[in-house]
Amino acid sequence: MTELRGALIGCGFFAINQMHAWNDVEGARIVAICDRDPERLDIVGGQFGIERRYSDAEALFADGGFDFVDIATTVQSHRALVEMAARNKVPAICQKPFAKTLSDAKAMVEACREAGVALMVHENFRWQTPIQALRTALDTGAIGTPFWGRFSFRSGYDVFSGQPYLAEGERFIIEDLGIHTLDIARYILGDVSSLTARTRRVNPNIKGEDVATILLDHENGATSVVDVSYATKLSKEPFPETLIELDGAEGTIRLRQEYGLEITNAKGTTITDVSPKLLSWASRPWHNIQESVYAIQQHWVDQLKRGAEHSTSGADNLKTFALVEAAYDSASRGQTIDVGAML
Ligand code: NAD
Ligand code: 89Y
Repeated sequence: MTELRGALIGCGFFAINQMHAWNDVEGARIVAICDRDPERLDIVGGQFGIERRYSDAEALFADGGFDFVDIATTVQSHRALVEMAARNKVPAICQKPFAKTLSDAKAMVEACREAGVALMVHENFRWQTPIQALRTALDTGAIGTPFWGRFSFRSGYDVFSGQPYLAEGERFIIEDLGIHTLDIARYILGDVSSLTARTRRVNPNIKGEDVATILLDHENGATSVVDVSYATKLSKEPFPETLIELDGAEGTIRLRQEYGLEITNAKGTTITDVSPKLLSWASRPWHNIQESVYAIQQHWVDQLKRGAEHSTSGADNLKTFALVEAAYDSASRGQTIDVGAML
């Protein structure tokens, strides 16, 4: 099997996970890295033994010699870098949040479509082992047709020490974390036709909202609630678990804290341990996210080789990103937003 050569742009906090995962992925390896911060370039280059190092993405593309690019920078640079990849006819992975605005996101999808290159958003949460197990249970008819859901992420974990920029933006939890929860809601209950949201800031030391409650009307008639908070202090900290409740015509599913998947139907109740693996380079409590980074990167390689669409393609992610914009719009205007009209 030919090995794909990748280049990674952005050697910050989260890129360390991506670099470890690339070491484990079959069929690809990273041959060049880029960061405008020389210190980060040295740290990541040294840790992962990468000789080709660039401080400027244009220079990286000019030298070429890679089959795809993995963009792990923060959102400000995503549009420019994805369009650079498209101009250079290089397939691209882009970290979430995909773009600053939905219109930027649409332009990025269009640029890659016109260039004929694959584009995947690194929307990894749907690849978590517990989320995949829940989806399999639903697909195998364990509870019949679902009509209601709750997708909940409530935590008091300090995310600001590792990612200080999260405290500084006008927008926080919906754009940073709720984006994943909204994507899981779409992945489990299908696309969304309209949405109503309320937000709050509880932590006085940050700029954006740290609590959001979002009501979703799904196209298939199901209703769900996405509730996210970084202001919730619990006796047992659940970070970074998404807890899920699903009611179906023939039963219920509960994804409980500490990775118990409880299914109740006419046959009775079963509880299965759907814990993620602790990969050799992973550490608790991040291992759930870290394993999903490996899974999405392996999916990127497998689909790229087959020439097949990615689960979280740029086009798919427009439908998740629209929910983020709609949630901010709804919260600021106090109105329900027609999501279909945005796409
Ligand atoms: P970071 O600030 O620690 O790292 C970003 C790096 O990119 C920095 O080293 C910076 O110098 C570099 N950079 C920025 N613009 C550049 C450019 N134009 N050219 C070259 N280098 C550039 O940020 P982070 O915490 O690693 O987050 C990166 C992205 O990952 C964010 O979008 C964040 O939302 C996302 N993230 C995703 C997950 C997940 O589970 N999917 C988890 C955490 C963070
Ligand atoms: O940036 C966020 C993400 O994508 O997953 C968790 C996180 O690191 C903090 O909210």
